[in-house]
Amino acid sequence: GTVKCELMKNFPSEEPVRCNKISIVGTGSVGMACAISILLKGLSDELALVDVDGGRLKGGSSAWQPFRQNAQYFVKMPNIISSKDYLVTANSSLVIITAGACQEKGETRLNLVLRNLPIFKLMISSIVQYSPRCKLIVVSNPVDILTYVAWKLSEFPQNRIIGSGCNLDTARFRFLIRQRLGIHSESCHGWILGEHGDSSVPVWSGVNIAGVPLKDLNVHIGTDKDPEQWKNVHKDVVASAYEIIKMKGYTSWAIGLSVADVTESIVKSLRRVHPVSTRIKGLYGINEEVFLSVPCILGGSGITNLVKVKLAPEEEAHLQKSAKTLWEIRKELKF
Ligand code: 6V0
Repeated sequence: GTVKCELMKNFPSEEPVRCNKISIVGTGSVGMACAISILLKGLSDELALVDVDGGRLKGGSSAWQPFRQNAQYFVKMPNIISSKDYLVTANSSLVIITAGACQEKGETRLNLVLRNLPIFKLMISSIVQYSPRCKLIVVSNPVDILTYVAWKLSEFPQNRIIGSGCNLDTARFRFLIRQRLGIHSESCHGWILGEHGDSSVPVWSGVNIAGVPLKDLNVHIGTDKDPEQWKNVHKDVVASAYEIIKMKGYTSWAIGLSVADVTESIVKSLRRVHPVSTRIKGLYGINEEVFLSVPCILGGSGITNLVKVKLAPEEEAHLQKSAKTLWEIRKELKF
């Protein structure tokens, strides 16, 4: 017999039961960074990748094929499948959406959303068809509006729809506080809420180190009157994506790691609190049907609860402004 036959005695085999299958739709720079981060953290037992552009899947810009062949040994996860066909995503417990039309020079956000609508219609119906019980993480921009679109089209309960939202903005915020104070980011407690990006809300009233609110030490923190100009920390959070895009043309690694962080809380049912985009109607004086980031508890079924933050009046007003900005676009969408 062959070496293989001589080497092993075979048991009758059965299809294994998989419980942590993750799919990523869109294998551009962000999709690939999510995939690598999830693989290196060992978060799934099967990873499926879907992209309309078959070239990207065969290797293309992402050089995925050499990775599959050469790097699989190190990531210890043999089940990586990719296709243009959503069938490969069947029975996923979690699907991450990083696909969509990219903003063109001078294009309004409304126009970008309108171009994304038909793409999402097709994408969401295929995802739902093959994984009707999955959780969805939306990463594509404008993320808060597209998370709403995914919720509407999927008809999933809101716990299973999660927008990556301000999870990355908050990580950047904590990193910049770390730089000022010389304390590890994990010990710099501070939150960015609201819309991901330009109109996000830094919650200065809650920033604290070991329970010591920085506002107690500097009443003007975050305002123009502050001699230390801490508000530049938030300005830098907003500017950082633009700076990275200016330097290398796109952002990928940090958003990939941030999505893997959210994924870890879900697949391990950690019940950690993340600032992710969710349906906010009825809270903070917001009555429009919009999605925004607030601190959410993430577990095996997705968002199980959200934390009602006690905001200062000016912070609540800022959040309402964020909601208004999103509503202006959202109200134009017809399904
Ligand atoms: P990219 O490199 O252009 O990749 C997008 C991929 O989606 C491409 O490979 C396309 O072929 C694919 N695609 C397009 N339409 C479909 C479809 N219908 N079905 C399947 N695949 C499709 O973009 P990149 O990876 O840089 O960014 C992806 C998205 O993430 C963009 O919308 C970004 O704006 C967004 N980001 C969101 C961030 C966040 O914090 N939420 C951060 C960074 C980028």
